[in-house]
Amino acid sequence: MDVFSKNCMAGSGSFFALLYCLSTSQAASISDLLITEVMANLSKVDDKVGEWFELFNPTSESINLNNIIIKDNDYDSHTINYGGPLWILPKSFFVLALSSSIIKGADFIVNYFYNYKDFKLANSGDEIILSDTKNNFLSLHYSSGFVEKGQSSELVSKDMILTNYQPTASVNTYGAGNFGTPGSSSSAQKFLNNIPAPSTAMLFIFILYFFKQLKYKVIGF
Ligand SMILES: [Ca+2]
Ligand SMILES: [Ca+2]
Ligand SMILES: [Ca+2]
Repeated sequence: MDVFSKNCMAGSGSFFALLYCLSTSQAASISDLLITEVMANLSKVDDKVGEWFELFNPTSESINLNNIIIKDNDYDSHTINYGGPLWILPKSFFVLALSSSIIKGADFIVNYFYNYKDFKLANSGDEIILSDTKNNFLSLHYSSGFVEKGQSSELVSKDMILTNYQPTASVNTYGAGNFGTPGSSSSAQKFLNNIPAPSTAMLFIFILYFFKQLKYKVIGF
């Protein structure tokens, strides 16, 4: 462990060590993202041309998806090769969808296209995993009960566990008549506006530390 990391853990580092800690420890990462919606089983178009899933960035920092692998626990694997940074902006949704004329002609914005031969969303049970070549950062393992034909499953509470997903209400029609809210929240997802940004908390700690140090210096002189 380097000296800065030791100081971070001990809480007794110098002002500049703390700055270093904050700059390195608070950076938002893929694991901070949420898989907010999954459209695995379509009723109006074929799954092979209509599947998509949606991410949400609850942090106050942009997160780069370039070079991230989307995969499952079997054979699906697709490396995002955007040719440069592919940002998911703070407090924003990000839709990854099949590259098809159906999707491209639909009434929602797709932020990244992938191919069905690389990545499929099974209707019985499957996984959506975001990883690099060594580590998994974000994963959703769903079973058959998760999937409703013609309706996406959307996250309605902040923890990414299966019981917090529910079929999208039928008032949320898009495209050819399936139910989903690709690229936006639904009325059931109000929690998305209330997730505290990690960096804000860290900024508060920083301010406390700054004034503490300032107080010592004033008293000392
Ligand atoms: Ca499917
Ligand atoms: Ca799959
Ligand atoms: Ca949505």
